[in-house]
Parts: sequence; structure tokens; C-alpha cells
Amino acid sequence: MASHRRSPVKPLIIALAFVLALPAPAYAGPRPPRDLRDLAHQHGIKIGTAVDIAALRGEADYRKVLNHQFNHVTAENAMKWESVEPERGRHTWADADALVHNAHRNRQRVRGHTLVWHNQLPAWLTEGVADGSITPRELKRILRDHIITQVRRYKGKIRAWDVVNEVVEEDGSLRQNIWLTHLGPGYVADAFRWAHRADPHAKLYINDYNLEWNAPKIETTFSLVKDLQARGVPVHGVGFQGHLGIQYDYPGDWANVMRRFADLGLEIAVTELDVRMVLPVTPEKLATQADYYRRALTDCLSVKACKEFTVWGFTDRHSWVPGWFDGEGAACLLDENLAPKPAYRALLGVRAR
Ligand code: 9MR
Repeated sequence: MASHRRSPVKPLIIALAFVLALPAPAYAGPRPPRDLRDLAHQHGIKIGTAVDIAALRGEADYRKVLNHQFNHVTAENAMKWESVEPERGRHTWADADALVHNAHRNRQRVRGHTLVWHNQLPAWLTEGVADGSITPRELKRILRDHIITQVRRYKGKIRAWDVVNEVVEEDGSLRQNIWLTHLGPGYVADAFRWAHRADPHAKLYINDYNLEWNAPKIETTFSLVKDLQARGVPVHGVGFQGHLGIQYDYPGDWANVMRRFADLGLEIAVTELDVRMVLPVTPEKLATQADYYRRALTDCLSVKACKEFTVWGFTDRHSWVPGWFDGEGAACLLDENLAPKPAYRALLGVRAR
């Protein structure tokens, strides 16, 4: 009896017919992201968070989420001047070092925060200036040494520095701080030049809040940056802190503002996003909050120069908000128990640009 050999071609044709007959998949883009790190990867940006150093050291569950979810970090307080030089000439780098070390081990890039600010200055500095024992001439030298020492210490380990923080007032004037008062407006250019000298590869930022919507602040910051550029000062980026609240309208023009600065050739970052609410928490408020987070990420992604999207803490367990705004809170992506809130899921739902 002749054996009956099946043709190998026929099943192939049948299989092909099935494939062709299948409806196109509803979603043709990349697979849904597993977590924020995956989302960051899909969008080709950094997604970061401020880090509470005590929590990083002391809370295993906090550490686990931090290192799993984020590919960028900012020290919430550990790199501020009062933290790194509490007494004149005595530097305390342990916390900042620990943060940078942890970031390196977990493939996270770092934003340095912050070199020149009016807050969280060491008492020896503010008191010395107030009682005249630190002269303006000496103050300038102190500022230069501070910047160069700190930037050099982390040379090659910090992707971007907030060189000057919050230097413009709400009315568009330059902020009256000890730097402006004693050194004059030239301190801003000096700060960028010194930082650049100490680490020529770090991206150097000007960083501020309410820059998402406040016209006088936007205009002054814009002129300031243009003027710095015209004078060849190494300024590379503008950071929008993004401290929002659902009781206020979402800053609907934010993407346009980002674009204006991007058109100057600058890198853009959302550096401190959080979205607070008047307590108690309700499902409706959480839905609105989710929408604000979603819109902020969408705005960043709509501007090619926006490379980093950082939240100011990722859990309501550790957030500056309740301590600063009476009766407000719940501003972060995860609740006190590290359970994801609607805002977290909203971010994962933002599709690739
Ligand atoms: O979150 C920070 C909080 O723990 C500090 O007590 C506070 C002191 O000024 O600074 C907070 O962080 C600020 C950041 O450094 C600059 N932009 C505004 C942030 C919230 O106040």
C-alpha cells in the first residue's frame, strides 16, 4: 500500500488564512508599561522622584519601590547647603553620598538640588552676613567655594544641577535674597560659570515654582536666560517645579511655556511635581488629581526637549505638603501604605509620543 504523504504546504496556507482573517489588534502601540521605569523607557525620558534620605535608610518597603520604579532621583534635602556644611568648613557628605551611591547601584541618574537658594542656608552663613562678620567680598568667595566643592565632589555622577533655585519673585522682580542684596544680580551668572568649571558635562538648570503659569515670573525668567545666553553663560535647562493643587485650575498653557524655553535651545524638566488636595480624600478628588498628573506628563512629552519628569516624593507617607499647607495633603502617586492611587495608573496610561 502506497503511503499517503501529507503536503507541508497545505497547513501553512490554512494557518496564513487564519492570521489574515484575524481582526487587527485594538491597540497597535507598544505593550502597556509594567511600571514607571518601563514607562520612562518607552517614552525615552527619565522619570524621577525626590528622595527622603531617612526613609531610604530606614524603610525597606520605601527603598524597594524607589529602586524598582524610578530611573532618576533628586535629594529632597540631603544636598542643600545646611545639610552639607552645617558648620563653616565642616562638611557632612554622608547623606548625599549615600543617595548617590544608592542611585548608582540601581541605575538611576541624579539631579543635584540645589546650589544657590535663599532657604535652608546654614545659620553660620546667614548670621555672619546679618552681623557683618561676613563681608560681601568674603560672601562671594564663600559662594564660589561652596559651588565648586560640591559640584566637583559629584563630578560625572550628577546628570543635572539646579544651580539657582527660585530667584524670581511672583511679581517678576529678582528675588530679594542675601545673594542679590550683597552680591548684586551678577551672582546668577557667576554661579553657572563656577558650576560649569567644576563639572563641564553636567546640565545646569534654573529652577522655579509657578513658572507653569505665572506671566511676570515667566517673562523675567525668559529674559534672564536669554541674557545669560547672550553673554555666553553656560545655562542648559529650565526646571518647572510643578507644585500643583486640584483646588486651582490645571495650568493649561504649560506646554506652550515649556516650548518657549525649549525654543531657546534649553533642556526642559518637570522637577518637583506633586498635586495636593484639601482633605479629606474622596474618589472624585483622586480622579481629578489623576487627571492633573496625566496632563503634566502629556505636556512634558509634547515637547521634545522635556527629558525628565520628577515627582516631589512618591508616597503620601513622606510628603512636605501636610506640614506646609494646613488641611491639605495626599499629593503623591502612592498612598501611605505604598498602594498605587489612580494618579499612578493614569501615568501608566499615557501613550508614547
Ligand atoms: O520638601 C522639602 C522639605 O522637606 C523642606 O522642609 C523644605 C524646606 O524649605 O523644602 C522642601 O523642598 C522644596 C524644594 O527644595 C524647592 N522647591 C520647593 C520644595 C517644597 O517646599
